[in-house]
Amino acid sequence: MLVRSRRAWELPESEVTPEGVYLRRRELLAGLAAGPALLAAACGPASAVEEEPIAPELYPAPRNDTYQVDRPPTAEKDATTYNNFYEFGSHKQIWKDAQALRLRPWAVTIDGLVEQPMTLDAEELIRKMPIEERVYRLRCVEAWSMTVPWSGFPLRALIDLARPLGDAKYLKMTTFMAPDVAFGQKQPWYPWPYVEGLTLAEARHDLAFIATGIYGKPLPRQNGAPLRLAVPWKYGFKSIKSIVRFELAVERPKSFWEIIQGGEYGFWANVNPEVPHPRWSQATEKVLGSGDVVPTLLYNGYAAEVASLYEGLDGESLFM
Ligand SMILES: Nc1nc2c(c(=O)[nH]1)N[C@H]1C(S)=C(S)[C@@H](COP(=O)(O)O)O[C@H]1N2
Ligand SMILES: [Mo]
Repeated sequence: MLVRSRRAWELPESEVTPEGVYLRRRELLAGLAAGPALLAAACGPASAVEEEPIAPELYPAPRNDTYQVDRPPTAEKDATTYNNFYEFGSHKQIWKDAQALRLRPWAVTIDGLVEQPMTLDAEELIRKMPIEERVYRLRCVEAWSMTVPWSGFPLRALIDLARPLGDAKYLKMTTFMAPDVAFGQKQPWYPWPYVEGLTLAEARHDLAFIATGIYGKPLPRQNGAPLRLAVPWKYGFKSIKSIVRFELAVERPKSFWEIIQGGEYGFWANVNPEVPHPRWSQATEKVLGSGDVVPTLLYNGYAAEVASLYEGLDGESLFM
């Protein structure tokens, strides 16, 4: 058990036999043995695919040319079929399993230290927001990267709806909990639900974006529908998917990966090629969909925009 749970923590999963694959294969075999009834049940969630997409009339959204990347965009197929989304398993091929996620109804709560706590329907919220397209880099802590055209809106616009109180210092974000369809959430050695956090200054930064679409279309489930964070100067695990709650707080939240393995995945997690992960170098990255290995950039190429957020924080582990 101990060995197994230690393996489940380890990134990159490519270094070990992905436990998720093993477990699902066993479930599948059990299902086949049990006959048609179970197979029918296993096919049940596929009906979720027939749900209307969320606010499809908003896409493609107008491009904001302030946010461009000097690399070609990753092929849509690669970005939508090679994913990290542990709620659906710890391997990269979760995109099919993720289709079981139901997007309606989807309540989003903004609460904690705010003047006006609120719960809104995701589609209603998204339709209130100024949707635009931005091309961002995404750098996974496992040393691979993508370039993605997201559609969405500044995180600041969402926070401002609820009007944070003066003593709020952090934003805590939480992913859905639905172990009936997200089988990864049945693995009790993970601290579900997935949680991430930012300082309020980070959350209000121009680059902090809530993505609701990708490649000029509504966001697919495997990429974190109906809404997920995109903070491109940080390692990918900070960009939490399928968010249900935004909570303003005085205390720094403990994030999912920090609880699992705080010595390897910290709160700040800013990209820095000179600070290795304890088990591998961060100096270079594999460009997803190409054979290229390229140098990693400080703050993933966004140093000019974000470095000032970290002035006076020298005592903190900013790059882990
Ligand atoms: N809820 C949730 N959010 C998550 C993850 C996850 O497992 N669960 N994985 C993270 C990691 S490690 C990465 S690299 C990105 C991947 O986003 P993508 O699949 O859209 O490329 O999502 C992040 N957000
Ligand atoms: Mo990642």
